[in-house]
Amino acid sequence: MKITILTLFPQMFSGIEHSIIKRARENGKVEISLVDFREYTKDKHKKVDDIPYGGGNGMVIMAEPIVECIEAIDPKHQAHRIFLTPAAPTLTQKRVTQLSQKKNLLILCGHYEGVDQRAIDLCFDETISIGEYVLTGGEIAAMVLVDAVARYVDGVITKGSLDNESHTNGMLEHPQYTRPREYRGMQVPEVLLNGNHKEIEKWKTEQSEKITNFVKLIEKEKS
Ligand code: 6GU
Repeated sequence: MKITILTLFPQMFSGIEHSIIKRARENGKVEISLVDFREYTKDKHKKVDDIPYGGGNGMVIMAEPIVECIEAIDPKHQAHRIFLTPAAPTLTQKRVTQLSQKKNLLILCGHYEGVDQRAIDLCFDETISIGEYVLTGGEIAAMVLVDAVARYVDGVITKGSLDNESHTNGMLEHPQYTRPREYRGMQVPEVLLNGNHKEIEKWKTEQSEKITNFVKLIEKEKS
């Protein structure tokens, strides 16, 4: 998969130069390029934002640098183009798996108070938010999206690891334990030590239901 990220802060993306994503990039499974769209403004001071029409706080990113940048780097509209903004449908694991099937993604990180809507209307296929809170910019959201999607690209993670994890079948994952058997007086649940696979599976299912119901209850109390 090829992922192009349009950002005014390419230095922030050192967060996806490590661990599994680093390996995926080195193996050529995922290619990530960062494009600073400030380079596409025609303004001699490289200004990319201006005050909002109709008044209001903050600055708005102008359409021109974004549209010029996208026309230069994806002239045939081969990439699936995503604008990251809190004013959008929230990302889900289902959408993550769907996006992992795309060959090309182009992601725009918004900043300041927003982006001129005409750039969005002209160039983008989809808007995505990563949750119900506001970040200072789309960069961290882009890293979240890239990390979540890259895991599902073929060959990035051992297939089995993706099967029983949280959010895949509407259930959350059971707790895990490793050595030692006792830590600060706390024991690993006996059932995990007895080698009875049927009982172990039953325990995992019960624990999974327990955590899923607990989280559902908390979510319900919030709404
Ligand atoms: Cl995609 N961007 C910003 N700035 N804030 C967010 C977000 C995106 N998703 C949730 N909050």
